[in-house]
This record gives sequence, C-alpha cells and structure tokens, in this order.
Amino acid sequence: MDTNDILFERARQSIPGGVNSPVRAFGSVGGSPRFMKKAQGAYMWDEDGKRYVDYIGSWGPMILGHNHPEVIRAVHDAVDQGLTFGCATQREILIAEEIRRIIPSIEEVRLVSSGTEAGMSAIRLARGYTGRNKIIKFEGCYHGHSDSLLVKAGSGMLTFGNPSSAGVPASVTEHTLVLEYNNVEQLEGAFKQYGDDIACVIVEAVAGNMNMVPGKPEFIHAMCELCTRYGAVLIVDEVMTGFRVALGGAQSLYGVVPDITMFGKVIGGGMPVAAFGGRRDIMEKIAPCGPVYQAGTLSGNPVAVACGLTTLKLIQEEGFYDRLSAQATKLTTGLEAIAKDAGVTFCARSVGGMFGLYFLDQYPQGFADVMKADAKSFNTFFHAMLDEGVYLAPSLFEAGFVSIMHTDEVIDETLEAARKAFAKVAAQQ
Ligand code: KE4
Repeated sequence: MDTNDILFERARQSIPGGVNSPVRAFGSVGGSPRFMKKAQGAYMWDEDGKRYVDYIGSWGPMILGHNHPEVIRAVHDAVDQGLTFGCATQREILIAEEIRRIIPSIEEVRLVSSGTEAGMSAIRLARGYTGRNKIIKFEGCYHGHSDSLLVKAGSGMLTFGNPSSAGVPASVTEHTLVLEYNNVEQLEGAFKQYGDDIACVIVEAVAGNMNMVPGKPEFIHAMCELCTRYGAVLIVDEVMTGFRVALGGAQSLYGVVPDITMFGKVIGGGMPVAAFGGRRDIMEKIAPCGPVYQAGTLSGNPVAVACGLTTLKLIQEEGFYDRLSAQATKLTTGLEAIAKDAGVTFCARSVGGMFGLYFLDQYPQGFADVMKADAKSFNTFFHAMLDEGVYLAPSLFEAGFVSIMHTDEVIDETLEAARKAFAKVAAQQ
C-alpha cells in the first residue's frame, strides 16, 4: 500500500467516504484518491512527493495556476488586517464593481460562499420575484446540491421530477421540470404547457457537469425568448463558465443577457467566494431591501475577496484568453491525433479554458450521448495518465481545465504521457 492507500483507509475512519466532496473519492474510476500536499503553477504534488500535471485546477478556480505570487501576496496582506469581521468592507464594493464592469448584465450582485448557495438563492429569488413555484432545469446540468435541484427527470415527457437523492421530499421536487439539454422543441412544449407557472429556467450555457457539452446557440436563444415572453426569470449558471470560457463568460459567447447569473470558482481564485447577480429590479427583492431572505456569516469574507479580486484583475491582462484557449486547443487536438494513431475511438473539444474528453466517435449533444461513452477505456486511460503524472478529472462526467501556466512544455509533457496511455487502452480493446 502506498501513502495514498494508507491515508484513504485512515480518512474513511473519520470522514464519510474519506472525502469532503464525493467526486474526489475516485468512486467511478476505482483505486485510492491522491492526497495532495502542495501545488505550484500547473502542478500538484501528493504526500509521497509524486508530481502531477493538474487538469482539475480545483474544478475551475485555478485559472492563473496554483499560488500565483500576486494572489498569495494579496491574501497575506488581507490576513494581516484580519480574517473576518462580519461587517461591511470596502473590498466587497470593489469586487462587486469589478464584476459589474466585466459582466454588463450585472446591475447588482450578492456574494455567497459556494455555488450551491448561489443556485439555491437565485431560485428562491426567482420564485419570490415572480410569485411562481415551478422551475426548469436540464438533465446533466448541475447547479449545486440544494433540494429542489437534486431531481431526476420525471417518468414521462414533461412530467415533474423525482428526487435524485435520499432525504429530498417529493413535495420539493414536484415543482421541478427536468428537460433534455439542447432540445428546443421540448422546451417550447414545456412553456406552452406550464408557461405562466414557471418562475425560472436555470441552465449551464456550456454544460460542464456531464463532461463538457456546449449549448446549441438556437437552444440558448430560444430559452431567452421564451423566458421573456412568459415572464420567467432566466438564470444562467456561470459558476464554471464564468471568466473561464471567456472573460465575459458564456453569456458573452452566446450574446445573451441573463436576468440572473450565478458565479463561483474563478471569482474566488481558489477561496470560497461565489455570487449571484443581475437585474436591479429582481435583486432588490433580496433582504434587507426585499422580502426574499438570504444571508451568510462569511459571505464577502475579506481574505477570500482579496484572493478573488486579485484574480479578476490578473485575468484581464491583454491576450489572456487567447493564450488560455490556445493551450486548451493544443491539448485537445494533440490528444485526438494520438488516439487516432493508436486506433482508439476518442474525441475532444474545448471552449476557452475548459475542455471535454470523450471515448465516443462524435461530440456528445446531451446527457444520453455522454452515457454512451466507453467507461472501461476511460478508466484505463485515467489511471495510465495518473501513473504517468497527469491528473485528469476522475469521472466521465466532469470537464477539465487548463491554467495560463499550462505552457507548451506542460502540454507536450501531457501528450507524451497520453501516447503511453492510449497504447494501454488500445491493448485492452
Ligand atoms: P459548489 O457548491 O460546489 O461551490 O458549486 C456548485 C456548482 C454549481 N454550478 C456549477 C455549474 C458547478 O459546476 C458547481 C460545482 N462543480 C463541481 C464540479 N463538477 C464541484 C466539484 C465538487 O462537487 O466537488
């Protein structure tokens, strides 16, 4: 047993599943998770000192690479002034103004500490603003683990959802309609049938929780038009895509103006900052100015905000997203070429600094397509890359992320590892 095995065994004595978030447990790929000790730039090191090229980046936040010196300095300076006050601070104004400056659809924004809080609060706000109860989400999209979102598709077309987790009463999910991602006709049908009862639609415009599946432009634009026509609130969940697929997020790529946007990950730069914001007339319904209650002890925490604010400043550097996108494209096109040479059925694509890897012969258009991927080949590839010191997302249903520190040299090192990994996949076919 190596250190990771020993630590995993020990962790499970005190922590459910040995982890504080399920995906870290390697449940779908098998083996022991890696217990990381430190990280720098594009790399992480485990407790045994083994180095890995990191393509998770803490599931998105580490767009600058780990431990950017200016971010670390800003955090140290903030720590020296105090960890938390539970009071208003000037720094919260600064980050709110910065978010508004970068994302034109944001007139007001409320900081929270996780994407789950952002999603839960945005839905409560949409219900409070419209006085309606029903919400629409899409199969394969994830918006955090609040009760009304832990729901799987109903038994038939356009039937309301059933809980996808124990502990969630059916009475909570009976207001949630789960539709097929990228299915315009079904969405139009739902509005035709329930339109005046729909409080909101919540969507990842580039879905990153069923591997990576970009929304079709016609799907996203139809959603906007239907929400406007029926008076439903459009919530675009940019927890993952915000400041990741482009500086202006997915909404800037699709040219849409959400009523409410959720943020997370990059806006915290690796520390717990998330947010929801948008139209002033909707946001003014939030306490203390309106009747929709929402609160948080550490919301807008000064140290975390210092981390996020510095990150937001640094990603606005000239050419940042051109460089980030170029590295993600170098990775995905390189992997496709190597897989083809090895005779392995595989494709990959990227949007800005996030990417999807698919053991499929064509890009998936929705959850049902992703489910057809060759899990056995993925697992072999994942572990072969891990052995070669490349850390990919330990799940077929996750997207991957590059940072600005994933230089040509880092990508070439990854592609070298992939030659061996795809050879192993081919050998088992
Ligand atoms: P958190 O509550 O985990 O901060 O954010 C929830 C969330 C909301 N919306 C989107 C689009 C998200 O991707 C997430 C969280 N993403 C996962 C990765 N797929 C976080 C990793 C984990 O659960 O450990």
